[in-house]
Amino acid sequence: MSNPLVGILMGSDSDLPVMEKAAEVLKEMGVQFEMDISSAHRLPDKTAGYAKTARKRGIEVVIAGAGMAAHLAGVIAAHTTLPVIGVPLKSGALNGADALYSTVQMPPGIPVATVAIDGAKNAAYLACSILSIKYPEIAERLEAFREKTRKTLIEKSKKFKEDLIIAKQTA
Ligand code: RP5
Repeated sequence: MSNPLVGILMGSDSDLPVMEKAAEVLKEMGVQFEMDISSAHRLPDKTAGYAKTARKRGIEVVIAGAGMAAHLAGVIAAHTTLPVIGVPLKSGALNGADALYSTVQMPPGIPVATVAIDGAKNAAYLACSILSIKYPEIAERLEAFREKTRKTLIEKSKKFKEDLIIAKQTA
């Protein structure tokens, strides 16, 4: 797996602090990705061109994050049949509610799998889940991640209960 399988696009460089969390997850999962800025409104031709050529270039999933009137993921989905995951970003007067509605409310036939406001990490995990159908090594890494999460939370739960008992005894 040396060519990028995931394309991460964002509407502005101001989106990078959130969108780089998707990149971090993909790095942890050993998934090659590419990252760029494009905009449905400010760079419509670049956005359409990216989406139209993505499959031929070997991209298998696109993650698109944008804020405000967030049409980036939807416009990409309009130009490719690859799976597109939309990340509505918290910016502007409506704190991401505008971006959430713009991203999630796609017309039938042009789906965008929309994650939570600022949910860049989950966008990357979902991309890994999609890729895991074809790449067993990604499926294994996802399983290992879930197991680690499970163990960590069980440890936290144990400590939480122990701390409660100590607090009761000293009260
Ligand atoms: C959206 O407008 C971008 O995705 C960004 O979230 C928001 C503001 O963009 P800038 O004015 O910071 O470039 O298109």
